[in-house]
Amino acid sequence: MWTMSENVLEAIFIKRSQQRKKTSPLNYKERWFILTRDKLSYYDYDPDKGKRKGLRGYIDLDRIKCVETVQTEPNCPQERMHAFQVIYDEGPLYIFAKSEEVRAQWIKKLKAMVRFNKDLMQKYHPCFWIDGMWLCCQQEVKQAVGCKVLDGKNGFTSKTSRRGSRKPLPPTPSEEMPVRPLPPQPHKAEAPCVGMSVIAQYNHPAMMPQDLELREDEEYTILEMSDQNWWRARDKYGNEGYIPSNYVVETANGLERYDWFCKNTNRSQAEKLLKTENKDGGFLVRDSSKPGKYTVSLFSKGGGEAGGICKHYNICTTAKGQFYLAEKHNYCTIPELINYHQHNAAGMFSRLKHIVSNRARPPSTAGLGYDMWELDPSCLTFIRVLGTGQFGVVQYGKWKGQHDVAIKMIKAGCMSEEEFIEEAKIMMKLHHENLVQLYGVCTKQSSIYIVTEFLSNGCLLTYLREGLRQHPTSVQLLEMCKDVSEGMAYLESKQYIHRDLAARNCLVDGNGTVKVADFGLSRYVLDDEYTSSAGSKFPVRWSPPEVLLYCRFSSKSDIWAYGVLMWEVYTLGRLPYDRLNNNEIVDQVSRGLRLYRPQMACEKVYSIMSSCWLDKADERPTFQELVFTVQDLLYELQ
Ligand code: 4IP
Ligand code: ZN
Repeated sequence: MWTMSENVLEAIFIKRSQQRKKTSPLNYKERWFILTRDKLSYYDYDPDKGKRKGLRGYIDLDRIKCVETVQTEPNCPQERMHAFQVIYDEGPLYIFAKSEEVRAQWIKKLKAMVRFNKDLMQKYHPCFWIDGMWLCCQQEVKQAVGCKVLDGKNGFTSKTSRRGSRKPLPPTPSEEMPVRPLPPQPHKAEAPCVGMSVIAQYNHPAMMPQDLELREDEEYTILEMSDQNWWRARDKYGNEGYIPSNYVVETANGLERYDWFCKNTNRSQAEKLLKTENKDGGFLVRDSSKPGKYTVSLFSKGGGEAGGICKHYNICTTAKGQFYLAEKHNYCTIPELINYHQHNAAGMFSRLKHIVSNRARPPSTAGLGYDMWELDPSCLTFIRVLGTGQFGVVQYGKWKGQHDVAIKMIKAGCMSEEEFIEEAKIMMKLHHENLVQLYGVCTKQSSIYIVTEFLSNGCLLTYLREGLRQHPTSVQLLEMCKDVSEGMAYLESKQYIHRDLAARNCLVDGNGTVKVADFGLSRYVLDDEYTSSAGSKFPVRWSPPEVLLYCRFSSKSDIWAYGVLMWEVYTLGRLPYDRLNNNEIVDQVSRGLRLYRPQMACEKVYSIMSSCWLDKADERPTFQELVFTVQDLLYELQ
């Protein structure tokens, strides 16, 4: 069984002491470093015997805010030439690799594994902190904000920014603006931290005694953040308890109070919201891809294009710190500016007529309460049967009468339950908007229940075959593929292999967003027909040659399955290789047969699918690369 403790990388490095106390010595020691799915740990070791000894320390990956190189000090000894820093809430940990290659490998891996962390830094210090000073900028406070801007999100290009070799974006209204000297920043985006004030964006009832009820628009103080998904907070009456961290936003600039402000919404999410709302003059304000800046996204039904178009306008700042949009109508605050444009188009292609908010539906939470994965079955109400899956009946129901949930009732003898229950604790921590959230399990009765997020549009395969009412456009289909690639990129970053990715294992929510379900579950199926690659239920049509021939599962075998899923999307749910039986597929796919180009897929879409079906697993793209490719193509098609 794959557990959190499986090693991703191991190496012997020199480590600088972190000098957590004022009296701690500055020294450099060799340590055995091990990177697992959730921790970076370092051990003592015996250089003569080459054996690992006691654990010295570790950093939880979800506390890491940045991983970068460090510039070598002048006249530093040979063995400390290849330094890198892992910055987390206690400051930087400096590590020295033996070679450039090893350093690059670790930085790349670590970055990939932390790239969904909540509080990644936008600036860092490129040189060492030494003798009470940052060598790069001479600042004398250890907590001083970094002096160098990281490109993209910690070196990972953010979703909306472009990358080197690619075709530039079609110009948006904002990019046509004349270039101006850098204006003062409206506010500094700091990482969230204990003591900070936040505002609730949604209501959330206190489910358990240790929870704290959230009331929309009220202010809370954060007391503890050791769990990424559940923070301890205090309300204005002094009550304390746990709250879902994705239901609150910082109050830093006060924009959170406005319904038109959609924090953590990127360009393509904004377009989706505006298009779903489908109102002429629909608008929202979101964070720009440039840190500390804001963008107005606006939708218009005019302009000749069927379905309407979205435009994006950066909110610009004058030298005096005033804000303006398309033409120079300056205001001291963003709300005043928005108010003006709600009445005057003034250079934009429509005035801001209709507020579109991302607050309509609260997002899922990582579980139903802090540290709660065992659920009390008497809190479940069963409402209707949704279908029957590999493990038995799936029902729609409510938890405590108010939370929509899906309940899988596991048939006895279908699942290795004990192992699954162990794994469930890990799965509960996986949280992404394109993954179906596991809420918990009921293990105390004879047939166990798995309780997950409920998605009203059901399974993607059925949705493709029957649910899409009008004829979908290529852009809509690609949006679905993008959703899946983002969920999978998150799993990939957690070193988590799905093993059964296919349209039948994805679900669609009320907005048409696709989410990946049932990740990793196939390992607990007790049915040879399903688990053995020669079995009749094995997903042969979604498997690459290395799985069919050697049972070699990896993120790259998930990539292959993703290509097949894209094909399912573009054929509106056809069965892959429908004229061949399983034996013929094994034989022909390992000899090079590939799925044909679906009529609705243009060459570019087909080339993405085909890249997933390269014979050599390591030549296939990663999910993160797919996210970028699909995103780029979406821009091109729109
Ligand atoms: C120790 O010095 C080691 O360098 C520790 O590193 C270090 O802990 C201590 O820093 C430092 O005082 P001595 O061995 O001379 O006592 P390691 O744990 O790898 O041996 P960290 O892990 O924090 O760098 P302080 O600040 O924890 O005391
Ligand atoms: Zn600096």
